[in-house]
Amino acid sequence: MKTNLLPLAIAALIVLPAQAGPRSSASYSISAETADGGGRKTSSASYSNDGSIGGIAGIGTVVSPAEIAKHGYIGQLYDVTGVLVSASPTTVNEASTRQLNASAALDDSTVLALAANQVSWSIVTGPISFINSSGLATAGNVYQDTGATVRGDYQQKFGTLGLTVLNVGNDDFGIYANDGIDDAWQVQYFGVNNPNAAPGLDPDGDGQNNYYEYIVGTVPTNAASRFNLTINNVVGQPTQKLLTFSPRLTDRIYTVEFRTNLSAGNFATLTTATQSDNGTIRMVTDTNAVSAGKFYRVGITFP
Ligand SMILES: [Ca+2]
Ligand SMILES: [Ca+2]
Ligand SMILES: [Ca+2]
Repeated sequence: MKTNLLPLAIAALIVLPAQAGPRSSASYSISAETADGGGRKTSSASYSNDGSIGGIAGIGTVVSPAEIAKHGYIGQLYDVTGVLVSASPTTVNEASTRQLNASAALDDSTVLALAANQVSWSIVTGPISFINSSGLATAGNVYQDTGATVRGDYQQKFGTLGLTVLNVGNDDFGIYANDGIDDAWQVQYFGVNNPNAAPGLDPDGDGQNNYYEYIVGTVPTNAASRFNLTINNVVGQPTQKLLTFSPRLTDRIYTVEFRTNLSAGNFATLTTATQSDNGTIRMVTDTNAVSAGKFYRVGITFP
């Protein structure tokens, strides 16, 4: 019985080449040819081809989802050496979401795309409030563009990714939200989530509350920092008055108003005037200060 099996085994090892019979048309004819795994030469009356099955060596890549694979293997044994975390783009608006992606770096220098739910996601630092099991990251509110780091774990390996949470709104951060004052200004002078930064409070005791100091541009933690307005005569010009006020900031609009009687009438915009600036000081000259009494005030607004 043994001896009879041997010829059958040998026959099974012979790989027969693929064959193509002769083909022709009015324009060409190809005689019988063969092609096999070695990619032998094929030829006809019109051409010859040194064929190659190709692809045995080399690396193939796919951009999205990121993947690198070696050609010609029907199977691949590998160990995971690291996790590559990505997002596109790597920014996320505050109170919005960004999809995270991950790939496994393998020990043969290839990369295998991972489904986001294969990865265990976590927050390392920064204002990311939540990452769900599908890798969707939710950003919290910020007072300025703020960096964050997220992490993905897979098979005892992990990778991290830096994100930037973009500040979209200026009055939405923590306990400073929706109070009419730019959150960055409140953090600048009071730090994060300090109750003393509330608009109606006067923590430096100068009689001007935080909202007023924010609009005016003074320091809310320094009682000596105040808005000053002075009125002076102009030498040799009896019909003029010089108004000087500070601080004058470039991102505010200042409107000088007047009235001639405090018990009747209303304030009106001063139009008979010239003005000049010297640093944070503005000088306004009223060229028609002829009434017996004239009272001034300065309106300050953001553009
Ligand atoms: Ca904000
Ligand atoms: Ca605020
Ligand atoms: Ca104050």
